[in-house]
Order: sequence, then C-alpha cells, then structure tokens
Amino acid sequence: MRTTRSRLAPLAVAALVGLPFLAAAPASADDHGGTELSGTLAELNDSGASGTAWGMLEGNQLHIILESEGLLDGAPHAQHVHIGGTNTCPGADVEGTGPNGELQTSDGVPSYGGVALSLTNEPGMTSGEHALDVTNFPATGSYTYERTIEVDAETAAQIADGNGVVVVHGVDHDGSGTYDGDAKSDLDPALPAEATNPALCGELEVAQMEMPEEGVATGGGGTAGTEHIGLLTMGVLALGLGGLGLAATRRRAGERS
Ligand SMILES: [Cu+2]
Repeated sequence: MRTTRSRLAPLAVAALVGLPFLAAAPASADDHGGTELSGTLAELNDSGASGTAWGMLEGNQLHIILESEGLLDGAPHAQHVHIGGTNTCPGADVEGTGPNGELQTSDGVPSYGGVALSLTNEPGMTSGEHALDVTNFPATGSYTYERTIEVDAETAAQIADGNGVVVVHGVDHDGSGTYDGDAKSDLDPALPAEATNPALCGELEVAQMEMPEEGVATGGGGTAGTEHIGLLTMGVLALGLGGLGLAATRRRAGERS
C-alpha cells in the first residue's frame, strides 16, 4: 500500500495542477452561470451555403456569433433565432410548397417554430417583429456576425434548454445573381420568394460539461482508488511531459525531507 501511494501521489499533484487548465475546456456553465451554445449551420434548399453558430447566454444577455459562407453575395440575408415547433431543423424529406418544391419559410415552422429574435446589425432592433428589417441584415455571401442581445426571460429559458434554432434566409434558386423570379415570399408578397426562403439552419445545442464537479473534490490526497484513475490520466495529459517532470521533482524533494 505504501508503494502504491508513493507512486500515485505525484500524479495526484499533476492532476490538481492541471485542473484549472481543464476547467477552461468547453463547459455548459461558467462561473457566472452562463450557458454555452453551439451549432452547425447546414444548407436548406440546396443553397450550397454552410456555417457555424456559437453562443453564450448569461442571464438575459445572449452573445452570439455566426459564421456563414456560400450565400448569395450582395443580397440581404435575414437571420433569426427561431423557437417553437419541434425546435429542430427541417429534415431533407420535408417537401416545400414553393413552385418547384422549394422550401418556404412557413414550410419549416412545424420544425423550427416562429421568429423569436432577429439577428440584425446595429442599430437594428432584435425582436421578432423586425424579422424582415432587410436594411440591417448582413448582405454578403460570406460573413461573421457577432452581437450581444438582450432577450426576455422566456426566450432565455428556451435557449438555455437548447430550443433555439438559427435560420439564415435568402436563396438564389435560379442562379441569376439576385433575388428575382415570379414566386412571391410567403412572409411578404412584396418580396421575391428567393429573398426569404431558408438557406441555412442550425440547432443551438447546449455544450456539455466534460469534467464532473466531484472530480475536483476527490482529486487530492493519497487515497488512490480506481475512481481517480480517469481524473489522474486527464491531469497528466493536460500537463504533458513537463507536468511529469514537475511531479518527479517534487517526489524527490519529498523523499529527502
Ligand atoms: Cu428566420
């Protein structure tokens, strides 16, 4: 038993030293009770676009970053957080009601629900009523969007539960280089359907904790049971060889004193 303890104690030191580093890894909650969110934006309507979404919700403040590429350049892209329906993106098997089977915005409502937040640029407003504030949306084919938005308590709760779905609109179905065509938008008949049909969709999923909190409480001391092995291994991995060297030094120092 004595032998086991003297071998594992340095590893426990390494694990403890490594813990602050590990705490910085993806987690669902930070010190202030924030909720981290992330999602992949996948194409709808064969838009050819792609992207990612990342968010941090702290209280009623939502910090959100979208990166999109492959959209129609030089045309506004309405973008929202939708909440409702099944809180998901439409599957590939969902038939659109557009003239050639295009998926219109309303076709996806059973999946992603209505518009909860409008992801406008400043000074655009961000409530659902501003869903078609076309002058304040990104208007390039590729862009990074970042804004901190104050949301109401109900919206915050829904997003914290992983129910938010990001939808980016605007698809150049006929490849003409602009929003045109005879089909009218299901949201506003003054706009072509191309201007509002969904191009990208991604579910804002809550990031998962990777380190159980009880691991912090049980990581110290010389009671090296098997339940600590995973923790010890992670601590050593985080520190790398440098950490092992430090542990070995401390062991020698400890043996002399
Ligand atoms: Cu939308």
